[in-house]
Amino acid sequence: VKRTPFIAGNWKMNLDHLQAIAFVQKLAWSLADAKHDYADAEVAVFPPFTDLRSVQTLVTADSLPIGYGAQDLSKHDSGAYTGEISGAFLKQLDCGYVIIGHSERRTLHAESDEDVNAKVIAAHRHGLVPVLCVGETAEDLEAHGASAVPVAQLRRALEGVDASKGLVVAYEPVWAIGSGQAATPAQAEQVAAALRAVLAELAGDEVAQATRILYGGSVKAANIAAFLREPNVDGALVGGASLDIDEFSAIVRFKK
Ligand code: G2H
Repeated sequence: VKRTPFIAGNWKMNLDHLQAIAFVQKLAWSLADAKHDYADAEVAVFPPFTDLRSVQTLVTADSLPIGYGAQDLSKHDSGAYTGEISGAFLKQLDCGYVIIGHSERRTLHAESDEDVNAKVIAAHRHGLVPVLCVGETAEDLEAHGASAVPVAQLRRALEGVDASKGLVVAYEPVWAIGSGQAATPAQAEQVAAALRAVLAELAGDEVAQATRILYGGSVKAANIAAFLREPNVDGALVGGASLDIDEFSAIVRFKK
């Protein structure tokens, strides 16, 4: 099965809407430039909620080959949930994707596996593709090895979920996030293969083979190609390096 590589830029709480417009415009030029020389990856950015309308307007007006999505959504559809954003609103802005269960949400906002599961179901209810993040802490790694916690998180996130409705999985070891110390490609491959095996068990081989599994954690232009050479790593969720247009352009134009 050939899976289209997916390069996703998670801006976290960075870039206001004017900066977002400038960034997306430059990214589009860079992609147009790269058309014939580089691998054909799908590229998407994940701006703060307040930038999404601007990004949508720009992408739609110029038919840019750039996808976008939100960094989170509510598990509820509407109602008295002050500060929350419904998947219905994201769908109205034509978001294709939504990040769910990022470790910063799990640790800084106490999101449980149960919340993550409810959010995956909410995303599907609104026709959004979840970019479901899983990953182990340094302590988990030492106590249980690399795969145990991500595999358990994946199982719990997918309870009652029909993965054939669309799913991207991002393996992000917590110790590699924003630390400058990425996992090795071999480590990422080992966990990605374990995650794919679980997908096969839960959703069947066809869905498992079609689902893209990304690596995230200190990805940059200098290491992207090595990750993408691994058979089970289908792209990257990029944080810090997705904020610098030159660096992110170099990442999306990775050489095969
Ligand atoms: C992990 C990643 C993006 P960074 O959080 O999701 O961030 O590339 O800065 O490690």
